[in-house]
Amino acid sequence: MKKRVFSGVQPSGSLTIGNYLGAIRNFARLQYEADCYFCVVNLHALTVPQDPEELKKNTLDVARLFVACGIDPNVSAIFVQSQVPAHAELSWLLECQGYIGELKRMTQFKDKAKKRENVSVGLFTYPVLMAADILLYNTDLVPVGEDQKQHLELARDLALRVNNRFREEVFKVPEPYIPPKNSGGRIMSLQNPAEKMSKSAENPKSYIALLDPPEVIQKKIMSAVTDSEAVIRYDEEAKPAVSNLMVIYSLFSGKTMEEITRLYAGKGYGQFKKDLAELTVETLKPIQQKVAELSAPGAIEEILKKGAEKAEETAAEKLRLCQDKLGVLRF
Ligand code: ATP
Ligand code: LTN
Repeated sequence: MKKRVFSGVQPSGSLTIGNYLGAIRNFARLQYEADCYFCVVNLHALTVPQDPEELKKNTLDVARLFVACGIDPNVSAIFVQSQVPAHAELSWLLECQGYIGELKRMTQFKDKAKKRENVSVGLFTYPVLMAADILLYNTDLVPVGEDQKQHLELARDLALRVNNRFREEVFKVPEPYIPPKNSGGRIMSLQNPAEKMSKSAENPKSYIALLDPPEVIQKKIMSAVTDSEAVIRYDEEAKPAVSNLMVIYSLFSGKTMEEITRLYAGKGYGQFKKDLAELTVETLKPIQQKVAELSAPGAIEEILKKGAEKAEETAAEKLRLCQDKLGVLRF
């Protein structure tokens, strides 16, 4: 039996190379060995204020980027979370199994809550909706970046709690699939190597969006922070900014850290950044071309409809089972 893979990406802005290297690149790789579901989690994006028209546009753009990054809609189900109401329904059932204490420990919640005056209830319960996404599909593997590790742990805890209560496997207990930091698991901000690159960051110079035009990519990389040593070598502790640029270089070129160090021995950061910018532009070019092709009216909607139909079937069965177990009447 093929393994089941599920992952989600929020349409909370324009996808970055962090999203690509940490998660989406692996989606495309896994699809030929596993039965895959890839979801644009628009309900998660609502946990912080969104402009409604912008959110609709971003939702379709993320789906287009999934396809442009190599996810084949004839192989994997690509769909929008709100098109399968079972996600929100199971989320409520799971909220009633989760504890306030465990949600209060979520570091992403603490970080995001700190940055705003009004914190929505949805931002607090966000990880439970994520658990519902995953558990609805009997998921074995969840490809995500390192920042999602704690959320995944919660999904596992909730699954085990329900299974223990009913002494049977109501939910499959999912495993994380996270690349190591030097392979894209955590791409850092170009302006502050202590923070992860994030598509909803205020300063656009901190990230490279997959749809950024070449001149913008060049400018952002040339103005990325470095250090005063002027030597290109990988040292996460002592040289976090340069090491982050090297990870991006390495993943886009296939070169090892040692090869990169050798290549730039005696050359300053200027040449390295110039080449990295070129490499990034070249890597993103085919993705951007594919997105443009998918912008024909109705093209992506067709793919998403088909994906939602497939997802709905699997999800409805698990939701029914869970409702029955908890005593939620249906007739
Ligand atoms: P937001 O800024 O709105 O919180 P985000 O950029 O963190 O969004 P998500 O939609 O939360 O993006 O994440 C989509 C996927 O990309 C997740 O699997 C997440 O772990 C991964 N990811 C996000 N940022 C990075 C990063 N900087 N490095 C590696 N993976 C990342
Ligand atoms: N919380 C995730 C997005 C997400 C997700 C999921 C990822 C929502 N539901 C299910 C994997 C599986 C994030 O990337 N911030």
